Amino acid sequence: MNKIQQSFHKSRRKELSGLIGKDSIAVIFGNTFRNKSYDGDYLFKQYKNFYYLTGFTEANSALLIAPGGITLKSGSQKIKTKEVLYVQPKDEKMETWSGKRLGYNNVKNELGVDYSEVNEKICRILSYHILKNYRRVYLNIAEMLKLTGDMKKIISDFLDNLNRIAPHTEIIDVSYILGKMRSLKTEFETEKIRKASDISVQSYNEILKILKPGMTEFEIQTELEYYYRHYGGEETAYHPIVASGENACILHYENNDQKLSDNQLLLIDSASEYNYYCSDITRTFPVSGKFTHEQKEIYDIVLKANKECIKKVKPGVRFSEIGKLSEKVLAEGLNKLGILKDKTEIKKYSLHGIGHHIGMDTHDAVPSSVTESSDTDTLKPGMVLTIEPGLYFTKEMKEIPVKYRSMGIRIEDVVLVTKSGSEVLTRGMVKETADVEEKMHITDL
Ligand SMILES: [Mn+2]
Repeated sequence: MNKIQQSFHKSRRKELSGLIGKDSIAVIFGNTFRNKSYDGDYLFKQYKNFYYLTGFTEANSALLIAPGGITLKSGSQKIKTKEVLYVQPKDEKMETWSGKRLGYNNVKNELGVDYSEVNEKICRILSYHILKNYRRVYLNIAEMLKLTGDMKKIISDFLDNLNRIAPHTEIIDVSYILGKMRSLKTEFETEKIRKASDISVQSYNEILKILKPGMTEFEIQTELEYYYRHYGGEETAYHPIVASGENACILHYENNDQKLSDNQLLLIDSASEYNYYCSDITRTFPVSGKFTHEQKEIYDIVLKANKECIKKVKPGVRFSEIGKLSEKVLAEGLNKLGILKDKTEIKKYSLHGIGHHIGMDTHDAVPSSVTESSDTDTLKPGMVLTIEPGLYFTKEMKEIPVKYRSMGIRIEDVVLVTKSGSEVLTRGMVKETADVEEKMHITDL
């Protein structure tokens, strides 16, 4: 790992240390393997919170942070440290089967974490004698409960005896604090999201070259996935939605197995992940290469909401206000077309919120609330959001004129809140109907 990345993760550990304070410790577990079926596991993916603090992608690891310091025994030596990374032991036989392990000896050099031990030694930390010295213990509880194998055993023993092991300490889930930290991206992080967005845009442009009637949704899906890898991404940020016609009205449609026909719209909600950071784009294209009059009418209302909401993004504005603006623009547009008489009924057709935070998770694990002591709804520089208005008319909606039914349109961009306003990280992807048609036409030749 290069020094820039090392210092990013170190800065995250330092910030967390400051937030939990000297009379606390935090123990944050990494992910373990998960069985898919019989003797096969799902592809391993590190927990994002653990990755945020370490950049380490090996299974069966844990991180200890002790802002006030902790004294550990190593043989006859006593070592005082503020951070310990617990990692898998080196094991030649196992490494032949499942890949190289870093080993605790190499942690300081490779990852920049001050001290490291073999993972089974984490048991010593989760004991009465250690924990009694601290006022609070922060744990990634929800993630801990899902661990498997040897780490599960360690956690189960700890939780079974919690009242005896930690009677004097407050046990707190660290996810809320980490979520607040993760809501404000550093430049290191926005660069990753920018790269994930660029890769996704390049891949969508490849799709515009080949999209035509008679193809199937999964052909588009697999082409996109191919191009994500081709342009340097690692995997999809989330299961892709490639939904033609009526299917676009199922918000998390994932079958992606229908044939595309001439007069349909195709909604694609898919993006690449890059170095553990996600992008999230939705575009809606005419399969034939040209929008029908009715499709364009609805599309332009959604586009107007998309653009007006993006214009509104800047520090100090409430995300919830942007959501209201979106509904207003959508309602007015439909009202003008004579489709929506009562504007308060817009939710029936807009279905979902205006967007979400995005980062290491597509729906980033950022707390969103407004209470007396906390306001996570107000935008601040460094936040990265999606703006994704949509309109959905199923074939069952008898109140909607037939010509507009079986149509789902969403236009989604990734937007960085800057000091003076915003920057659209997915701006490279066309969204004006004329631009979409032109791109589909040129590449037809
Ligand atoms: Mn989204």
